[in-house]
Amino acid sequence: MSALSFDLFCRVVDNFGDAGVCWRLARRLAALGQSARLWIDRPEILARLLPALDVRADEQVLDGVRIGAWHRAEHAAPPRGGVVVETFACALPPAYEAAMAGRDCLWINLEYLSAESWVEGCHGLPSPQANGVPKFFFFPGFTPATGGLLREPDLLARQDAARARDRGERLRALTGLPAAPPADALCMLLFCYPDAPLAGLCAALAGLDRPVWLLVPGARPPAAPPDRGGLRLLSIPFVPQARFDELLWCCDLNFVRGEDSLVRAIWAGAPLVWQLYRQAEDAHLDKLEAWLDRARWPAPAAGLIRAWNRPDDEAVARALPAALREPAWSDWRARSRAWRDELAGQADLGQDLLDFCMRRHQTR
Ligand code: TRH
Repeated sequence: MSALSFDLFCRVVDNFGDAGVCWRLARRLAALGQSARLWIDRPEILARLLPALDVRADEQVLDGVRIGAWHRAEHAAPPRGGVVVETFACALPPAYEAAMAGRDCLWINLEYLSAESWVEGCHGLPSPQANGVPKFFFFPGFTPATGGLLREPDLLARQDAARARDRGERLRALTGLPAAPPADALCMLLFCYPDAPLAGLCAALAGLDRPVWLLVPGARPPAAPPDRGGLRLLSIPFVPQARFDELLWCCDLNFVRGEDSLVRAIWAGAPLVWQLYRQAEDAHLDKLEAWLDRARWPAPAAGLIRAWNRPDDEAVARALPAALREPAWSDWRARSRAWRDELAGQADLGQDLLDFCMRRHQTR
């Protein structure tokens, strides 16, 4: 079947995740030989991830993706016979939406990532529309009954090739740090929300009997305590998204947050601590439990991740040394590799979405 045309819509709510996921998906679809156009309302946020982006241009093509300013979509025609991807229920421009019915479009509602089991029952369900345009829910997820996770086909091979090279050299080339970490240092990435229990984390790290390099992309968190013991807290530049994986591959333990950095840290196959985006009535804590059930980390690691999300300084200070102690640490590392390999055996979200849309087109 010939290529499909995808129009993806991205409204930035806050942070980088909305832009990060949409951009990654658009690139993936273009790499799969599809025509991909991304409409975004806050190009300056995407520019943090994609420094080549010209934020003043109404339209431009990067990595095979046509990127357009949201206001231009008000007057744009939906692709005839194409796919419109509304991400995270962002609501399409009304005139564009009205034009979809006459142009034989398929409408996809791409949802947020969750490990909860109800996702499997909702993935792929139709959502009947008054204007008759066929609309379907599409859920990323961790099982074959969901839309899967975004992954480029060469990702794990690139990872192996990178890890075969000296870590200190890679880190210096990527971050511009003047020195490499000592060979026995525990190297950690810290990408978290402002309410993370940093005091507990830093107290525990300073008390370890080995040097610790805690790498913080962007500005140093205001709550960060000064260096002490073997702990060094280092500000590094916020790297372009295309190189973010390389940063994860340099670290022994990755603290990540939100959605996209979580998925990338899973692919890194190294221990990770996930901080969820906070939701009303602590709904994120239910999501965390569902994810912990699937991840099956050793108990000390799961305890640390729970403490990080409560957020509880004292509990983190107790849980971190326990998670790093043998044999829990080796078990955590082994399970990280095993889960990565297990998940990499499933179809990736880009291919899965494409197959889903192709099937829908063939049955019309
Ligand atoms: O920025 P986030 O907290 O985004 C969140 C989540 O998506 C959340 O689900 C959503 O509801 C909320 O936004 C609005 O975390 P996330 O999803 O990990 O996105 C961060 C992006 O930034 C990701 O694409 C990786 C990228 N990144 C870099 O490119 N370079 C860097 O140096 C770092 C630290 C991150």
